Formats: sequence, C-alpha cells, structure tokens
Amino acid sequence: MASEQQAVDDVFGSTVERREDSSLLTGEAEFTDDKLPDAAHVSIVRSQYAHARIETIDLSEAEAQDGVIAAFTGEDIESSGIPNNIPTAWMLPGLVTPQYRIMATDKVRHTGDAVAAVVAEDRYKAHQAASLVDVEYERLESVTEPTEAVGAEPTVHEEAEDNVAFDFELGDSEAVDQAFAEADNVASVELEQPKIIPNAVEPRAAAASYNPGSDELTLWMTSQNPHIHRMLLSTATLGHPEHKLQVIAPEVGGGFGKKIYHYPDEAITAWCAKQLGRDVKWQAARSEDYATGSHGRDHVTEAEIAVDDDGTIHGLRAETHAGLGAHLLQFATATPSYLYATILSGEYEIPAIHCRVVGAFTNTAPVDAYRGAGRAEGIYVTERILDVAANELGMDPTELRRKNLIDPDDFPYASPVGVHYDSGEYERAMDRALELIDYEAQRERQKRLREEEDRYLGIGVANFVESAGLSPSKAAGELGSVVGGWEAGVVRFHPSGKVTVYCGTSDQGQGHRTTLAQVAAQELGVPLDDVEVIEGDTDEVPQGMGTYGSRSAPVGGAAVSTSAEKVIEKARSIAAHQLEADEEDVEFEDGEFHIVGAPDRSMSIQTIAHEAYISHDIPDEMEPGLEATSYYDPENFTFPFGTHIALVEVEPETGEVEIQRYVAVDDCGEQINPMIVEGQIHGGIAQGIGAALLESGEYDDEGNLVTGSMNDYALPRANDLPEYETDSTVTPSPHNPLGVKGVGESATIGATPTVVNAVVDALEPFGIDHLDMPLTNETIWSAVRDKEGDS
Ligand code: MCN
Repeated sequence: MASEQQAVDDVFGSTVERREDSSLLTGEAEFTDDKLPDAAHVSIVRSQYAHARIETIDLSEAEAQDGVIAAFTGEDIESSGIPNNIPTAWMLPGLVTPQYRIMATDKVRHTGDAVAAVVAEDRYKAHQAASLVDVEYERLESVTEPTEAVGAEPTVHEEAEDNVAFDFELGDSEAVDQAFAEADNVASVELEQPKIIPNAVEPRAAAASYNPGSDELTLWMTSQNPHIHRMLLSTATLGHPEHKLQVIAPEVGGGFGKKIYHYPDEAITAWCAKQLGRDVKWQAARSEDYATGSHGRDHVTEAEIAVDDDGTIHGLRAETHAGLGAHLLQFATATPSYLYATILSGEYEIPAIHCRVVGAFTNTAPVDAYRGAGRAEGIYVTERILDVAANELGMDPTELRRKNLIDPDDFPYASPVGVHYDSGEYERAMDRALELIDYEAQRERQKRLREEEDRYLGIGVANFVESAGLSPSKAAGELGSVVGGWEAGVVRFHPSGKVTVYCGTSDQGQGHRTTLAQVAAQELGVPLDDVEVIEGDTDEVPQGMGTYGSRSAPVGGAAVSTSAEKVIEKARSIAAHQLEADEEDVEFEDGEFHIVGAPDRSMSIQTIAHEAYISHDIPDEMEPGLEATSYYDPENFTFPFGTHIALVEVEPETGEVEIQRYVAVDDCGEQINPMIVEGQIHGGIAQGIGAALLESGEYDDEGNLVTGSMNDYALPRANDLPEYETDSTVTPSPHNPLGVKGVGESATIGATPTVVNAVVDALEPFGIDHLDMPLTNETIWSAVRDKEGDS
C-alpha cells in the first residue's frame, strides 16, 4: 500500500490509503446520533395500518407521562403555518403530485406514515409515551403491488385516478412495430424486480438545535446532499429562511440512495426544536427505517425483442408497471422513467426501442432510487431478454451479445432512447472477462458435468453500460428536473501554502476526502498531506448538489479540477510578474512555475500562495488571495461499462446456489484511486448478488411489511459471497477534464443480471428459461419440482 507522502506526479491514479479510515475504525468518527448529547428525543408515532382515515388522536395519556415535554399531531404542525409539502424534484407530463405533509392529518397511506410525535427527556421515555398515543382509524382497502394498484379502489390519493401518477413513454413505437414486423423472431419475457430495502450500517437520524435570539437553526442529519436538504426544508416544508439554516452531514454510515431524500422525520425533529426552543433529536430504529425509508426497484415488466436468425437485433420494447409507494420522494418519478428507459439499449446497437412506464401509487413505503437506480432495472431487462433470445435461437449468449455490440468507432453513440454514450470499448472488456473465466473451457466443463455427473453448472454473462454523473443542468431541465445538475468545488490556498478543498458532494463511505485530495494535489503539484477536503456542511461549502448517481468523481472532481486550473492561472500571473517574464513564457509543472528555457528561474505555487496573500508584489489591478470557486456543469453524463461473469452450481434437490467464481471487468475511465474503485466494485457486486438471490421487501395482503427487520429481510452475508476476480480497462471520458467516469453503482447494475443469468443457465436442462428474483432456494426448488411434474 502506498504512503500519503508519495511523489506528487503520481498521486492521481494511485492506490493511496483512505485517510477517513483510521477515525472510522477507531470509533473517533462522529455520526449524527453522537451530536447534541443532552438533547430531548422525539419518538414518531406511526400508522400501523396501510390505508386508513384518521378519526381521532388522543395525546393525553402520553402527555401525562413522566419526562414527556410535549406531544404534537399533524394538525398542530399544519396550523403552525409552515409550507408542509415534501415535493418531488422531477416533473413528468401529466404527473399527479398530491401534497405530502410531514405528518398525516386526514389519511394514512402506508404503515409508517407519521401521525403524532412525542418529545421527552430521553429516548426511552419518548418511545414509551409514544406507545400510549391513542389513534382511532377507519380502515380502508390497501394495495401494495404496482400492477394490482392500477384501478384499485379506494385510491391511495384522491387526486390520482386509478392510482396512476404518470404514464410515460420514450422511443419511437412505429419504428419498433416495423422492426418487429421485419425480424425473423420475437422473444419475450415477463420480469419482476421486487422491492429492495436499502441497508446502510447507520439508520437515518436527525439532531436539531434552534437559537430563538438569532433565528438560526442547525440540523445534523444523515444526508447525501445537505444543500438540497437545506433548500427543501427551507422552501418546501419548514419555511425556515435558507440563510439561517445550517445543515450538516457529519460522518454518514452508508446511504445507497436512501439518504438522498427529504423525509418527514428531519422536518418533524427540526419543527419540534423550534417549537420548544430545545435541542431535539431523532434516531430511527432499524425496523422504523425499513418501514419509512425509501425502497428501491419494484418493477413488473413485459419485454420483447425482435431478432433475426443470425442474431441481429432489430428492436426492443418494454412495458413496465413501477410501484412508487404512497408518497413521491425527490427522484421517484425520474428513476423509473428517464433513468430506466434511456439505458435499455445497453451496450448494443438496437435500431428501434420503445418503452412505456406506468408509475402507480401503492400503500407501501416510498419507492425511489437505490444503488443503480433505474439503470439497474433497465440493464436487467436487456440482459435477461438477451439470454432468453439466445436460448430460443440456440445461440451462445456471448455470441449474440458480441454480434450486436456498439463499435468503438461509433462513439459518441446516439441511442434510440435519447442518450449519447461518450466513449466505450465494449468488446475489449468482454474479451478480458471471458479470458479470465476461461469461458470455452467452462462451457466444456458444464457439458461434461451435466452429462456425466448430473451436476448443474451455470455460466451467466452480463454486459452493462450506465449513465453516471447526474447531470447536465439544461438537458435535465428540459426533461422535467426542477434542480440543477452542476457541482461546486472550491480550491483555497492558505498563506502557508496548504490547501483546503470544499466540494458540494457529500461522502457516505466512498472516500471523497482521499480522492478529491488526490485530484487537487495532482493538479496543483503539492504534497497530498498539504490538502484537506471539506464536504457536508452548508455553512462551509458554498453550494452543492450532493452525492448520488455516481457523480462525485465526474462532476465534483471536475469542479475541483476546474478550480485548481483557475488558481494555477492566477498564480502563473504572479509568477510571471515576479520573475519578470511574459505569462506565455511561464510553464507550470509539478507545483513549480519556471521560465521556458531557464529552469533555474522558478517559484513554487506554495510560495506564490504566500505572495498572493501578503500582496506586496502582485500585478496592478489584481486582487490579493489565491482561491477559486467553480460551478461545474457537465456537458453530458459519463457512461461507464463492463462485463461480469458468474459461474454457479445449482443443487436441484435443494435449490441451493453456490457461486463458484465471479469475474468483473469494469471500465470507469481514468481511475483516481484504483483501490477505492475496486472497493466500490466489491460492495456493488455484493448488493447485486443480494438482489439476485436473497432480497425482497414483502408486504402481506393487509399492507404490513413482513420483512420489517433484519430477522426477516435476507441480506447477503460473507459466506453468501464469493471471492471476486476483478480487472479493468480504461476508456477515458472525453468530456470532463479528468477523463473519469463514475463507478459507485456500476457493479450493482452488472451483478444482478449476471447471477440470474447464471442460475437460469444452470437450470436450462429442466426447461426453465426464466425465474423471478430473488432466486431463493425455495424459488429454485419449486421451479424444478414444477417442471418435473410437467414432464
Ligand atoms: N472514483 C475513482 N475513479 C473513478 C471514479 C470514482 O477513484 N474513475 C472514486 C471516487 O473518487 C469516489 C468513489 O470512487 O471516492 C465513488 O465515486 P463515484 O462513482 O463518483 O460515486 P459517488 O462518490 O458519487 O458515490 C455515489 C455512489 C452511489 S450513487 C451509491 S448508491 C453508493 C456508492 O456510490 N453508495 C455508497 N458507493 C457507496 N459506497 C459506500 N461505502 N457507501 C454508500 O452508501
């Protein structure tokens, strides 16, 4: 492992140890629940019914308990006159946007909707008293699955007829009809992608402190995007002036998408703090977080592909019902529409694609982006239907894929679903993965073991491409986004030559304090130890959009790089002035400015920082100081890609799956820190495997979350996961200054179809050509039994 003292010229692209780890590993790091140790605690009373009208709420018994400070209902909050409406951040044509109050007043729409809050001196007293709040309900029929939701009565929201929030289409349906008419064959598949409950180590939390004298409100919270939280708390829910609201994300123990959103809980916590003039905090229990935090996926899809006998693809169509849950969070509408439909082309040249998505309200927790958001669902459709088609054509699945890969010379590639892939060498990554697994030999082995030993190996291959780096602001605005997609980065030299970098991205484990320091140290040519990175505090970082959509490297990193460039240009002017040379004659290399042809006449950028602040000898008209701020707005997404291959053995008698080998070849362009990239791939594969084999958020017929705790929700454990064999290719992105592409979600997107394809491949001798996730032992065992019963 390299030390942080390594030479300046190879900092970018090096395996530098993560500087955040020692405090995390020694318990020094402070999380939200470590803040305000003397605060009162709020316990939120939640509906135990999936769908019901609130008739009465009696707080009296709770209020009478020892240690209780106050108790509130949704009426108290509503009558305080705050805006009280959590909004969605992406509008679609015809979208229905019912008001989402931070506490229900009339109706509850899923188990977990907040109906009252009790504030007490400590957490235990608050929970105890909350259990004594007496709520009378009139129960209503509930619905939790997206296809059943359409047309179900009574609707989740009065405003949404048939429970439909939006009906979205992308692509040219006439071109697709023609493609299907012309092709030799049509293969089809019905796919369910169940609800996934994201599991960060740290459940959501908030801690609020209000100063009535100055009207300043400080909120520590588990946020992936503190500036967005500040804006929404200010303009949409609390109405607290934005400039008097400080939102801080201290250490955040994982997010995976779930901590992007503005939930009622932080607003209730802050509202109580303001109301009572006392510090108040809230910490979700794991089961509370399961019931109220966002879930992911929840797609039911019918897909068809038109393909010739030789494997040439003519067209693809997909019709999807997407469950949205009871309330729209900020990306709930973008995730199943634009983030999904635009990636259906995958790595392939598919001349015509059409996608329709019906977004349906259901009586469940809100559904929104989870690692891979939209792109995971889209690539799953494409990579599954390719295997189904290959099977029907009697073609090797890698041959079908190879035949249709987009050629490297065709980039930038305009797909028929509206995106322009930046760069790619898909065949190179695929060949490397096939070589690593020794594909031909594995196929031989598979055949031999089936024939000779009655053993069922499966080989699953998935190619993926994804759009990382949300997002070009103007393009997003044209498609319905109500926020920008830029990122802010500040590079500030101190007079001593040390550097502080501020970035609007916000880490939850990705290692930004290491990688953004690498970017700045490389550009500025200063030692890595001389650069500190600050994120996650709205009073320190000027503005920011946050961390999601694998944007921190391609957008945040680019913002930091752009600011470093600006700083270098100012420093160059000072160097030219002091060295008495023309600016064009001053070169910058490895932190030193020197005159072309006279290398001994030089000044370091760290010396110039000092000169810039004492300001005795800088050019006339120049302002003192050495710092720069950039708002970097990307011209496009970046499109990382790769090929994953799993080798599994399935035991038909028990349904057990053993992943014998897992090969991942990823391409995220230039890598800032290969070790961090590899860590991202490892974590992503684990989550992708979890979705394929184990995870499913299940509700019963009454709308109760039956997988409401870690006892019931199956997460992958170490012994469910194989050793990963990883490699990478490097195809730089042409449109950001670093050549990087995002990587945070890639492996989750690749792993799920890889493993499902492998298991289905193993079961091919039983006549099984598709199974819906999760591929639990029971699912596989039953499918084999059913087929055996058929024969
Ligand atoms: N990186 C790099 N070289 C590249 C690309 C990225 O060295 N070419 C580094 C980055 O500098 C950063 C990390 O890899 O340290 C991830 O970068 P990026 O792909 O830009 O993703 P973000 O930092 O924006 O993180 C978001 C992404 C998403 S969307 C989810 S969900 C997710 C993920 O990251 N959640 C995570 N990875 C996670 N990792 C942890 N530990 N915890 C989460 O909650």
